[in-house]
Amino acid sequence: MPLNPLDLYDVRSLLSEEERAVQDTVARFTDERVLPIIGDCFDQARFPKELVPEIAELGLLGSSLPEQYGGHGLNAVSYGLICQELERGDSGIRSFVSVQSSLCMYPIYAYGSEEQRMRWLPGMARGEIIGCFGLTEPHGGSDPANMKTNAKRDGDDWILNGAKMWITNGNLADIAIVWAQTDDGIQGFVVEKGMKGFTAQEVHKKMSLRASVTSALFFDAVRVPEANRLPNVKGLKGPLGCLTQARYGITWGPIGAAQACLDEALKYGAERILFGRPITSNQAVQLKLADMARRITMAQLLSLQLGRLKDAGAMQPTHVSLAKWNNCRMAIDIARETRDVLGGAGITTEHCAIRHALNLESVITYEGTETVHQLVVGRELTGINAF
Ligand code: TGC
Ligand code: FAD
Repeated sequence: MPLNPLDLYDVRSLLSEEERAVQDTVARFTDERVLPIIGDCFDQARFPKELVPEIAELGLLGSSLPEQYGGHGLNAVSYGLICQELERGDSGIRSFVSVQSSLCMYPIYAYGSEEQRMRWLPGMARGEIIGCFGLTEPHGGSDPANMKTNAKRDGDDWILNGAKMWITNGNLADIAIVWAQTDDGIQGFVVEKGMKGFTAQEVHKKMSLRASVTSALFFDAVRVPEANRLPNVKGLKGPLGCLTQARYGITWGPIGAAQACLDEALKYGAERILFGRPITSNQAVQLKLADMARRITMAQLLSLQLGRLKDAGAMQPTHVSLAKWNNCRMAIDIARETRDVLGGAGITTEHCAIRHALNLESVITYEGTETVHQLVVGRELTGINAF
């Protein structure tokens, strides 16, 4: 039996029937609904918002949450496979789902009151309420402890002042989960579109994640009711806890992008005849392809074990950092190598390699830069904080 080049070690055989069904459903959505339009969306810098109802209908928003909040109680591996198959289409589509599920629905579920859960989560699962997550600030995202955005108590309300930068879904969002300094440490607030003094401004001229909305958020004395404060967490561990959920999914996403690129390199290389034979006959090209398959296989096994640890309640932030670092680096290298195998054809969005390579410049930076994750692992190994 010939091996599957995109799954050389048959990692799929390690999945449960339910996990395989989830993967197949999302793979079909990506093939039929995302791939036919995504090159044009990227060219036009357009997020395909028309896909949101279908994404919701498939149950991909908050899929791990309990059913009473609109979720499906899926396990961590299934959530990872959702991210992998969506990012095989485009990192922007996976970003939309990551932000909605892990960065917005998760904190309302984990840190919110029962009233807040019932108020927002079912509508978010249906895709009727879109969220964004405001942690990063213009003066430096790697060090969120140095947060300037602040909230001061005023009677039954809070007065919010500050700015957030590089916020995915910012201009699409109906609600923003905003982290702010208070007299009692960092706290999370649900800021609603239309609250006086809250504005979003889209970031233009992006060469990466063009099929995704990225914005700056501004808070000018926004009056936020106490009922919109997330009551069950204080301190930096609140937003960092959300990042652990999202980063976990991001370890899987780039595997999909890398698989799409390897597939493209194999097909294009087999048909490109130079010096009288397909370029895949050359040792130099085969070395590249073999290295891509090797690195994809290692990333698949790493994320699967990470997912099994998460489902067993044994996953730690250091595990996530190592996998986010490894898998983003793997995918960006493979996307760039594929671009090279395609020669000049690799520079247009007729093919996926350049789009994935450019997208992965964001993916390797957001949710903690590569350096941040390397230093998290270094801190674990040495016990010394090098930040
Ligand atoms: P540090 O002293 O290490 O920790 C402060 C408190 O937080 C706890 N903690 C965590 N909890 C959960 N998950 C984690 N990953 C955690 N890391 C730390 C920690 O135990 C402590 O708790 P406690 O109870 O003792 O107070 O904090 P530090 O200031 O030294 O920072 C460490 C560092 C640099 C790793 C952290 O600041 C960091 O991760 N920086 C990177 C920031 C980042 O990733 N921003 C992402 C913004 S969101 C985004 O990019 C969305 S893109 C989405 C998309 O489009 O897909
Ligand atoms: P900086 O923190 O200024 O880092 C600059 C450089 O310094 C990096 O190379 C970094 O690795 C390096 N560096 C930093 N500290 C150290 C150190 N101690 N030692 C050595 N090197 C160091 N944020 C949100 O809150 N919500 C979102 O939805 C969101 N979406 C995003 C979408 C996109 C497309 C992008 C590009 C970003 C998004 N971000 C979001 C922000 C993202 O998380 C930040 O860009 C990221 O955390 C890095 O912050 P920064 O850009 O300010 O870079």
